[in-house]
Amino acid sequence: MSESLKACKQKECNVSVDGVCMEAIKLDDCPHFYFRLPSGEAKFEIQEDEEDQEDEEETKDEVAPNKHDDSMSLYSGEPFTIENLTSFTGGTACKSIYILGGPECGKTTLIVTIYDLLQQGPFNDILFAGSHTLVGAERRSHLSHEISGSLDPDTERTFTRQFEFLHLSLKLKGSENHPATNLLLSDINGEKIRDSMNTNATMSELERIKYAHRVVYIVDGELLGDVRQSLIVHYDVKLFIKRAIDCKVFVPTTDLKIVISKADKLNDIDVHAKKLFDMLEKAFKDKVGKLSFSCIAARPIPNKLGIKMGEGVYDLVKDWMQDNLLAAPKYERIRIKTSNRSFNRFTTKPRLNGE
Ligand SMILES: Nc1nc2c(ncn2[C@@H]2O[C@H](COP(=O)(O)OP(=O)(O)OP(=O)(O)O)[C@@H](O)[C@H]2O)c(=O)[nH]1
Ligand SMILES: [Mg+2]
Repeated sequence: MSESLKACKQKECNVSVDGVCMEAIKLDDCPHFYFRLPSGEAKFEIQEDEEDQEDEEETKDEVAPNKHDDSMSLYSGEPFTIENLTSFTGGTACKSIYILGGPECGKTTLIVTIYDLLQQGPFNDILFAGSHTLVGAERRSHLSHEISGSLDPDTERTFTRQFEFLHLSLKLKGSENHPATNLLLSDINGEKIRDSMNTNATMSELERIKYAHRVVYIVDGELLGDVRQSLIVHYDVKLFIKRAIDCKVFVPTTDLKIVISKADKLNDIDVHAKKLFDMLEKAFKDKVGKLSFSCIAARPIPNKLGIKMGEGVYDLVKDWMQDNLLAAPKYERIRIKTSNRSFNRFTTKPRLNGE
């Protein structure tokens, strides 16, 4: 079996070197992409075994080397993975929101609740304008839908230890004619986040967070209210942020929001929140770009304390739709040295404020 090499009909494309399409198109969808044999001959499928070889012969008969396939692949509805994310972000401006936190703190429930709230109609002034990952969202929420008669709503646990991204396209009422805001909401297994507190190698795997539009770290409100667990919760969140800063996962432009979840399960929420937030502000205020705090009850137990589903979630989403001013590029003003030489009469001196 000879090895297949990636190739492109467009000379400027580097797909043969880095495997990435110049136009950021999914390789399967790119009309210029093909596999070639080391000899230079075009080849159309990777041979896995003898049986596949036979299939390949058939494929060769069906598709001539330069024949253009007009079919268009649609989004599968599954979440984007790190591997295929650029096929979308390459052509669409997106805001990536990284949702972090330990096991079962409520990361996935937050995401699913946003989808659910938008399904009921406009979420205050936020309008649903589409999603390429509806299957992924539904898969995550099916448990809570299935048992909607039950007192304890539930979300399927997240098993993936790599980031997956759910897509939401949103508009604001009154701005229907403006382009939509595309959000990519990350979902990841909480054990991976917990492990990253203990090893720098695992933390470094999260390094793409440094490019985030917003970072949300969820603290489990139910554990915070438990006398025995509370100290551990304080310790864990502090350690995670410290490690993330040390490993440059959180950088000076990181816009970090600490969110206490399951507000319906926490008595004296103001007291607990103040204690946690004061501690974190003291430790990290100057170490990240922005540090803010909030409390939510994405999916409270029905009728408990009169807290409504999605309490506090609107403010989060509205904030994600705003620009991240910290991440805006900052240009340094360069002063051009001038002299009295005649030559300088032909150069342009930059106008500085006040000059
Ligand atoms: N009472 C209450 N329970 C909640 C709330 N939000 C989430 N939960 C419950 O908390 C449990 C864990 O929620 P998940 O969203 O699966 O947590 P996760 O952080 O995604 O967990 P992993 O994927 O395992 O890391 C589920 O049983 C949810 O129903 C809330 O606002 N109130
Ligand atoms: Mg989850």
